[in-house]
Amino acid sequence: MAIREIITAPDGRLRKVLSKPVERVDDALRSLMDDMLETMYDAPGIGLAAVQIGEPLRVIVMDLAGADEEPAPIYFVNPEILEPSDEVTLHEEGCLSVPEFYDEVERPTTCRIKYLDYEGNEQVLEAEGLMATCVQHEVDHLEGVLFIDHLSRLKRDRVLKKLKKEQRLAAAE
Ligand code: GNR
Ligand code: NI
Repeated sequence: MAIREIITAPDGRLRKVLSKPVERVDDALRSLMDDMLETMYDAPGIGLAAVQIGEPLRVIVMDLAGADEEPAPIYFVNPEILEPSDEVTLHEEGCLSVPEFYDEVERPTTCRIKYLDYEGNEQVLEAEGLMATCVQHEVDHLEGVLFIDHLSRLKRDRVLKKLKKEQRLAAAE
């Protein structure tokens, strides 16, 4: 297992690339999912899409267990959001690819997720609360969408400008 570098906005690799469906859940893919989980725990975060470590494949890992609970990793291969509720909820979000910025995003309150698990078996999960928020945030990544895209243009431009400046300063060191 290895900790990989997380790409941050406004890097074009998070945006222009549409993540491709996985054709086969094999050991190479499981090895990528292991790296993603290790990278996510190290960050730390509660979810990670493969494109965030530069692998444009439709793969997500997630662990919503609290700090004092046993780890509970979930692996989603080729996830599809089904039956998003008409009801929406505001939830504060953050993103490892948009460091140190948090804001509320409105999304469907509940949904189902159809996906292949770590073994390649088809699963359907009912999601609500943080799980529903997080899985929709992650599936957005697979389409090149960041949570800041759900905010006003003013807020989005402001955070992107700040990140660009920070990266320029870091590169000049
Ligand atoms: O760690 C994360 N926390 C989080 C909080 C609220 C809604 C979504 C998330 S996902 C984020 C990790 C991340 O950037 N995943 O893509
Ligand atoms: Ni994110």
